[in-house]
Amino acid sequence: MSPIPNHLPTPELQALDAAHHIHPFTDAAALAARGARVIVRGEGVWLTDSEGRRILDGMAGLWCVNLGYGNERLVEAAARQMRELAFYNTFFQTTHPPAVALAAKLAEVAPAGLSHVFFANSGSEANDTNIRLVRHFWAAQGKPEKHVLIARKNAYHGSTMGGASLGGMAPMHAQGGLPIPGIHHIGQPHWYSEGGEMTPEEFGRMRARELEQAIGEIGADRVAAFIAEPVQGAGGVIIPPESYWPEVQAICDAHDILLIADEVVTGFGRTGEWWGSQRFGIRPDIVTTAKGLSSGYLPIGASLIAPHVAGVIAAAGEFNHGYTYSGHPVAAAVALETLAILEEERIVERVRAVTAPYLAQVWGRLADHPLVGAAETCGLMGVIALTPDKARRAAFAAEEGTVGLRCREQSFANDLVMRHVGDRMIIAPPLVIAEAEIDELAARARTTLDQVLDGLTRDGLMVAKG
Ligand code: PXG
Repeated sequence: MSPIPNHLPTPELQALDAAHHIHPFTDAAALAARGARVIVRGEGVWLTDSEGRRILDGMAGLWCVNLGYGNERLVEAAARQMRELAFYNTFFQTTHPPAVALAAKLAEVAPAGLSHVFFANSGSEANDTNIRLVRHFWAAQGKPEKHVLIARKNAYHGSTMGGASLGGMAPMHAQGGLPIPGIHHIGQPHWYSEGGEMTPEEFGRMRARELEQAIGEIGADRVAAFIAEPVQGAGGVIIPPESYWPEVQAICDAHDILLIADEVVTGFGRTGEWWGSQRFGIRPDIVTTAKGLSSGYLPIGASLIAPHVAGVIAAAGEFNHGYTYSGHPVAAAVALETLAILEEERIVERVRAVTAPYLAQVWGRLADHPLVGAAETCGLMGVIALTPDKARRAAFAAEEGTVGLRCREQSFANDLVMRHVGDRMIIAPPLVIAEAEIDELAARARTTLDQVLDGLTRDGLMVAKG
């Protein structure tokens, strides 16, 4: 039995939900008209909705339930810690064992020798921390004017004022007066859509050099940091050309700019390495984490910080920053258990050696579908770019996202959660997914593509732009 039984019939739940609940990134009219899909249970990679349908969760919740649903060890870790100490804070020179243990453990597993941790409750909050931290870092060294953060168009760094400002999502900037001052955006390494006739490697180098140009225009003495996701997640699983990151790293080094790797999605095994930074040879000064840190079981985020940065912050006295729930003991206990399971069950190694290569093979076969311009993976992230004209990587004449939305709806109807970003379909299943479940995921995706292609052909939408 579910611990929170679903007593109300689905239509009543949907009506109450539409009447009182403002949903993130959801069209209210569509919600009122059709109602939300109500999810009531989870087990492994499978969800059950209020109508009893079993759904394959190709998105691990929202890129977070890396160990799958219903993991008893995580449940027990939370219950144990709640009985012991449900809450205490980490302000004003106090601490508690779960926060101490988690900080030490993160320092052990962190990439690039990052030795210090500042806790938040989400990726957005951790990125807000990062903005204040890097500005404070330079100001503490007598360089308050070194305050600009360079980020990228179509990046996702969260939904708070700071996170959404760092992000490069135009529809988010259009609401609420964003970005905040002192944030500058450059182009993304999105070869498929923007690379034109260039090779991916040429294009990757060109986009990296936009960072150098921006630093030149703003002045290195005014740039605090560059922030980027090793692989853009919410932007549409955009895997950069191999030439991109080495060039970016060299530019940050040459101009004394801090490098922040936002690993909220790519951290904790998603790419087949513990860190996307390791996969792409990045040596970050700060890493943003959240999501997979607790396998999504409780909200927790963290900034992992290099010793040379932490040293300056410590020498500057009090860092006037913190969240009530920074290092929350129950969330920290669940995160510790998540890391223990990842290690003991060698889950990252299994992704690297077994499931990521298998997904690459199975997902890659979708590239032969007439609607698919590219089918790529990085670890256990996958993307297919939908196109009416494979040879030209063409966009659809219909408004961007029209076809992607159809595909998402069709996928839902086939009991597979795939997300659409514009006309790209993306997946990021739990890291514990089995090979047979990967087969099932790809089979449902192919059925979906066939059905969508039929509909597009019928409706005269298989037409390229321009
Ligand atoms: N950085 C990155 C790289 C993210 O992907 C955040 C920061 C913010 O984390 P919080 O925990 O504040 O949400 C994210 C979050 C989607 C989707 O549909 C992606 C995210 C969140 C919600 C939806 O792809 N990423």
